[in-house]
Amino acid sequence: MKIRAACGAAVLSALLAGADRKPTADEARTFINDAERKLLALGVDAQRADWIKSTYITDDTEAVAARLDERAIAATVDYAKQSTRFDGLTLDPVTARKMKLLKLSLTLATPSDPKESEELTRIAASLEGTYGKGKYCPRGPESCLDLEALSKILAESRDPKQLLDAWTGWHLISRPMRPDFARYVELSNQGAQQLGFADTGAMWRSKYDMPPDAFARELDRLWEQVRPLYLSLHAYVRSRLREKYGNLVPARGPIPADLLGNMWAQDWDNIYPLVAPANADPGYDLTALLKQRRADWKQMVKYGENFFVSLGFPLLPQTFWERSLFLKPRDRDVVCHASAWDVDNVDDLRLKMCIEITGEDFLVVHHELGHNFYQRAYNELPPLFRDSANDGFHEAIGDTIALSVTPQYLVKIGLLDKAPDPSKDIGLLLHRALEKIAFLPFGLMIDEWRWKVFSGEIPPEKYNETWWQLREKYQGVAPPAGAPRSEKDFDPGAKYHVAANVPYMRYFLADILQFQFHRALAQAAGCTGPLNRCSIYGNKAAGSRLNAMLQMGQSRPWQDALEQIAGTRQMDATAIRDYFAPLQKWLDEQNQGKPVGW
Ligand code: X8Z
Ligand code: ZN
Repeated sequence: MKIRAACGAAVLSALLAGADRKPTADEARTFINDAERKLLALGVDAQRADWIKSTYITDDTEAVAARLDERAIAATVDYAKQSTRFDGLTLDPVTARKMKLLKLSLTLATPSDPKESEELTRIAASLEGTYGKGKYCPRGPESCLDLEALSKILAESRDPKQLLDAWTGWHLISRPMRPDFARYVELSNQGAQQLGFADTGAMWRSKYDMPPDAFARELDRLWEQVRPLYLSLHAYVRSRLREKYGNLVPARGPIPADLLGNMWAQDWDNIYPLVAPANADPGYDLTALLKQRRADWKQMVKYGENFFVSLGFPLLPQTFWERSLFLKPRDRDVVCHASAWDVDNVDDLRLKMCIEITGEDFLVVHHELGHNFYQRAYNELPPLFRDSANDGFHEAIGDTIALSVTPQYLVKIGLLDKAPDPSKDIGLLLHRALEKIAFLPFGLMIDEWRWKVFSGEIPPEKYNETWWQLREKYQGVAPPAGAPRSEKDFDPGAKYHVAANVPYMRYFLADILQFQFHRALAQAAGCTGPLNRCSIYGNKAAGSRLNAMLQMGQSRPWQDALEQIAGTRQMDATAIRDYFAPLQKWLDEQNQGKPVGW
């Protein structure tokens, strides 16, 4: 028996499995349980270092995090390669599923060459760091604006010059990422190929318990289901923006990306006041309510926690309050992009967010806590099952809860004195559509772009051009007229998930799934009214239905989890369409005689 030296994992499994005879099912079980244990420990070390790096970006913390990430990834790659020894064996279902998940667990696979492996994790850490440190300094080092400040301009200013400046300024931060990004594509593809995938995109697509081409067809089908709604919203918003900004907004063409209230034009709720229906404005504004009540960051998080507790979930652990990062520190760079952590994969739950007192952040807090409550619900499963049914599920839970943030709910928790009457529903629905419907094509196009980048269909010299082609095709959005783009720019890198190697199709799926979950839970709670008026707040029946699904983690294919909560095995956009049906009708009336599409 030949034993490779210097790699503990390889030695162990070679001993266990034997190299020159057919391994047994018992050996497979021992192998996978051992892999789980080792990878859990390495993963926790890497997460700790990542936490420190993300809450204190320096060259040192970046280097340490990269090193520990590399160790954890390399061990996973190694185990995944070894596990192929057991291919073809008849295994019990739990071991078989674990074997499958082991091979699919990475979003970044490092090449086997140690130098290249190190280079890749270093580049990955530095791309995220560059994003986290990103600033626009229009008049020298004393004038720097970070993403939070620039986003505030995008959200609140109605001065086209100022909007253009903030937009252009932020998009400068990613220019230097381009060569590193191209190298990251090359190296991560090598890693994925060594694991048997065509490229990194193919590796990402293989996580969905479906043949990859069937998954691609599902995405097309879902998009076709919701596209008419998006087209109606786009046409309506474009015509209202044209009233405001005149010829800056074309009558029939794509909308300039800096006029939609968000740095990436991914959700448009910040321009609600510009497009609000004259006679149906709901008459309250969550940001104003929170400010009136003098809510602070703790209160914001407490509102979210309290919602989950009302469903029957236990309070967050004390350590959550001690170890999280809730506010942007004044003295150092951090990755402000919100995220939820489970550092020990048991109950070291944390939130990392630079909370501001706005309605938008109120919803983001709910989004993040959805991750934390999911993480805790599956924490007793074997380590390889401690994840969501698919990644869209993880992204959908907190948003599902936030769909229950209705006026009646705000009255119940004392934030609002009196709920507006149902005649104001169109305003509320329009506000929600600016969040949820506007997001759909964005959610879809990011990885349409990245998958093509990974497959080589989009070469580095076309990164920016193809980015904007897809932005136009799916979103009907164009670069601002005053900011012509070229291949000097690298606009994809100005979006966190591209810089930080986070797959994005999950958010498109979550946008669809959360309405399916909301409809099912509203039903469990006995709500028979229109879906936008249902809140599951305080309803234990809905809570236990949700919890039963969360507790499954990824122990079963996602179709089983969906069936558990929603009684169907198919992702389906009828729930989101039902939810917005009254708005679709209203939009189509407003759009009479106006151009639709671009
Ligand atoms: O990244 C997030 C969360 C953390 S998982 C704040 N979201 C996407 C984004 O900001 O682009 C939530 C919605 C889409
Ligand atoms: Zn999330």
